[in-house]
Amino acid sequence: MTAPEKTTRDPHLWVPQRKVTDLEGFREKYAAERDKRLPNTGADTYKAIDFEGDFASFDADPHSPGPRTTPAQAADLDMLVIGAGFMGISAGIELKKIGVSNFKILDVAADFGGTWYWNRYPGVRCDVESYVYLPYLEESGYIPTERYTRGSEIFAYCQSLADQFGLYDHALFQTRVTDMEWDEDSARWIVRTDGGDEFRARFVSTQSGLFSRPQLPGIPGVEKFAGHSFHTSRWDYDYTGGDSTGNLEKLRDKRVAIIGTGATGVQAIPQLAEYAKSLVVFQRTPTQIAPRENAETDIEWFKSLPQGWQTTRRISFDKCAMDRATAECDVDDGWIKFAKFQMQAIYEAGGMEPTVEQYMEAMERSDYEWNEMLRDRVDSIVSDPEKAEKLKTYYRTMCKRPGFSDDFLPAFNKESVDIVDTATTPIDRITETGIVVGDREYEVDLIVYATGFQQGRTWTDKAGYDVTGRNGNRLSKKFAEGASTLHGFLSQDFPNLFFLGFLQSTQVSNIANLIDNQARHMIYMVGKCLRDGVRAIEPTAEAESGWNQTIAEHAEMRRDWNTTCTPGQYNNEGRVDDKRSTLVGGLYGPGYEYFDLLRQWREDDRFEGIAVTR
Ligand code: N01
Repeated sequence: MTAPEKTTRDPHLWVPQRKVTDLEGFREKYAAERDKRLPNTGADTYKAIDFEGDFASFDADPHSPGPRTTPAQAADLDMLVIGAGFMGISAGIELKKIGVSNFKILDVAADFGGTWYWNRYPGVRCDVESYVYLPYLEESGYIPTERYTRGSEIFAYCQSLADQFGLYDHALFQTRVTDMEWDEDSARWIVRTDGGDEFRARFVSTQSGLFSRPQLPGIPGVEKFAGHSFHTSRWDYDYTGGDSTGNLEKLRDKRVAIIGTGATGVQAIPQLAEYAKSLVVFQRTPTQIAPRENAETDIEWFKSLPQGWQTTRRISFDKCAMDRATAECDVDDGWIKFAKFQMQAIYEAGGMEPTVEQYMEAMERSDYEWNEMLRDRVDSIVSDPEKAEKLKTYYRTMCKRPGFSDDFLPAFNKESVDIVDTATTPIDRITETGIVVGDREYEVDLIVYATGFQQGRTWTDKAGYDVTGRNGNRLSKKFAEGASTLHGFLSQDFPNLFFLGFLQSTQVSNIANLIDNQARHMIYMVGKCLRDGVRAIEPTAEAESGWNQTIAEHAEMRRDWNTTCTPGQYNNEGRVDDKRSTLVGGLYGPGYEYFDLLRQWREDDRFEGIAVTR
């Protein structure tokens, strides 16, 4: 361990003032807050929005230019990439770099962008520094305008990357895969779509779509509401007016409700508060809110960064945000300030070589102190003490994704903005006219669902199609109780099929960096197979079970943490033994360790653990 730097910027905002001594008191308080949420939890308490079925209208694409006009296609491809978000863009760029041009990129959306295509709600921005978030900044020469750029800028950047690297010629949009089967004789995947296409592909890349499938709360009556309603990832600007920068003028005479105060709600609520005639926020668990500290990019500084800076900065951010054993950090944001504060506490408790007990106690104590500082901050901003109390968080910092905002808390000072705590008295039902909690009905014209994305379902449930592998084996069956892969990429009996995303991969704050690393790793394998005339690759039974064991051991190490956390997507809504959610039972250790493991595996260049058929 090295001696940490002290946090220097704005001590009044950032340095906790209170020393916590009563650890047991905090443990009890936090456990009581968690227990409030436990009776009504689990992934099944959400309603999936499936491609077809009762709630499919919530999935309609408000940005689409109309139905697909491209005629049905048939092609024999080196690679089919499903998903045109950062993963599809990275895969396409890396394929081009190794000279492969016979590939297609499919997406349900009408353009590149993935998450940033769909999420255009007002206020949308990245919540990780854009210099580490946006991929290929050095290669594209693009300079983000702000430290935390707007969603519209990120979406435009996705389009410009696709343009710059010639990916539009490979794209087929507004197209959904309906089924996929392995043909052993030709060693090809046969992939069919809802557009009548049939592709034969040597390799297929898929992603688990952490934020691709929206969900509704499992509250009765959603379909009965006679006013207007939509999910934040399908924002209806025809109804609200304005765009993702605000100006929701059509809401001036509307009574609005929003359900959900996760990372999305935190960004959208200030905009709704500014324009709606009235706003009621239905909150089950508050999000921890630290200052945002956004700023325009210092162009001179950006241009002065040395070659290779982005990889170094990304590694540095990952290490500092996830690890408490390093003091050097290129990034200085809210994630890192908290990390540094914890490092300082560990150092004070045990010097350069703390014992495990000193380390654990310092981590816990400093977390309580940090949250005390943020709770004080709520009091200093929100003038109504009742509202302020509802907005205070009582769980350990990384139990939920931390929020960073300068306009969320002040929004509650408007008289037109109310907050209803549904932790103990959940929303009972939705009626034709509004939302019922206890014996009160809140009548509204618009309900906005900021209720997040499906996490706790199986891979095939989320994908909306099944995969038939060798000997008729179904992926829905193999992954029914959780995934089974080598390194998260390949699964036995499903040759040449890659899984990317949070499927037996790793824990990161910067998801774009995970995707980038995975795409590069996958294209290394594809490139080697194409060069060496390899017919099929898949893990050996031994290697796959070894990785499953490693993942299970990591899940076990996190069990106590996950169990004490208040329910949320990171602990599968409190159901820590339900292995369908890859976030709780299906991840390796911190990102930089996983990326190192992959890098070493590539450097060995032996495809260790992979059965290769020529
Ligand atoms: O979704 P969420 P999100 N009654 O699942 C609430 C990423 N992201 O769209 O906490 C009342 O986090 C639910 O309550 P609770 C980011 O990684 C990134 O906000 O479960 N409330 C919660 O408040 C994030 O993790 C950026 O008690 C109900 C909310 O709905 C991920 O996207 C920006 C309820 C769902 O929150 C998803 O965030 C935005 C009910 N019955 C998002 N049911 C970047 O900037 C659910 N809720 C990169």
